[in-house]
Amino acid sequence: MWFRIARVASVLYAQAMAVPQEVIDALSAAGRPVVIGHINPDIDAMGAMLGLSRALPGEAAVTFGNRPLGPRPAAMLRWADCRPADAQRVRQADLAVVVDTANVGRINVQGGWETLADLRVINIDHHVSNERFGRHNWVEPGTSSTCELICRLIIAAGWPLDPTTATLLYAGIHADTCGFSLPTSAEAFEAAVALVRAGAKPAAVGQSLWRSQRPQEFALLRTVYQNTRTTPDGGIAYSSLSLAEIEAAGCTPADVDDQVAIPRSLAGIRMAALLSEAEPGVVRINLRGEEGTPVLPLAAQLGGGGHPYSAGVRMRGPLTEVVERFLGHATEYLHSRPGEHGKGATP
Ligand SMILES: [Mn+2]
Repeated sequence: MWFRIARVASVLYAQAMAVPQEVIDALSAAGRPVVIGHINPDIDAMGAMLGLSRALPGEAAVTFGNRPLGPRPAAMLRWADCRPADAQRVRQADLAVVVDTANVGRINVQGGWETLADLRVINIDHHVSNERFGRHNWVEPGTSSTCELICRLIIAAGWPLDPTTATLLYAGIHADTCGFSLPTSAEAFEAAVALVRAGAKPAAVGQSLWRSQRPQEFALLRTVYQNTRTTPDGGIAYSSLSLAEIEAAGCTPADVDDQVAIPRSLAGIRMAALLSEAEPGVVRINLRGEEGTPVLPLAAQLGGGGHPYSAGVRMRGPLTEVVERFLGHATEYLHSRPGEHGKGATP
């Protein structure tokens, strides 16, 4: 009986682990592939780009658009000892792999999607809103992270998985599961185990990505705490950062990323938001939903995208006005979904 259950479980696991053969074949055949991620790359996008480029059999290059990288993505570039490719190298590529990117508007290459017009594009992603823009599309919305997919790909293809590659991929899984504290599948843990066995260093990831605030970032957190409010019914916790406050802390808009974790840490809320001025008149909104309250429908309704419980959107207008407008939409959205509950679910 137990043997049978174990066998059924391993069959299910093998199915979940399937990697499309055409993706392995196309990547194996490429001599000069270029690996691309999304605008404002996060840790998952960086880990997937850098990890994949290190493992590919061809002469792979990674490229970014011309916006500056945040401090943690920049640190990952140093771990990988990677020098991003220039526009000329991108033109010489014989294949493009786009990772962790839901739509062509988010593709982070100088010149945008048109630059890739003559290339075969492979699209590897876990966003539910992925628009399947590639020649081959390997999109698994149920997966923790794109790094989990890349881990499976490297193992299935038999490409080298050295300790640095493993650490980069582990970082992406760790980041997208919020340190394995969000709903996390057995497959994500399996991938993490495989990566640690291959030499990934969890403590180095924890130290350099989570316990490494520069004084400026710490000052920014102080402002996020100070500005945190909840709506009268307690459903939404939100904070805001004006450009002046970001600069007063010694930071730039590129440093605004996961600070939405602060309003999110309040007990009993259903949704958390961080509204920050990305540039004068443009407000970036990072949204998080607690289990039971997805935020993707709200983000999509306002013109944004992302994952069911982690999404984002940009709105135009002065910050204080956007905060009011956003709260109006968000409150209405929560009222339209009265059956859902926020935190407090018993394990
Ligand atoms: Mn991701």
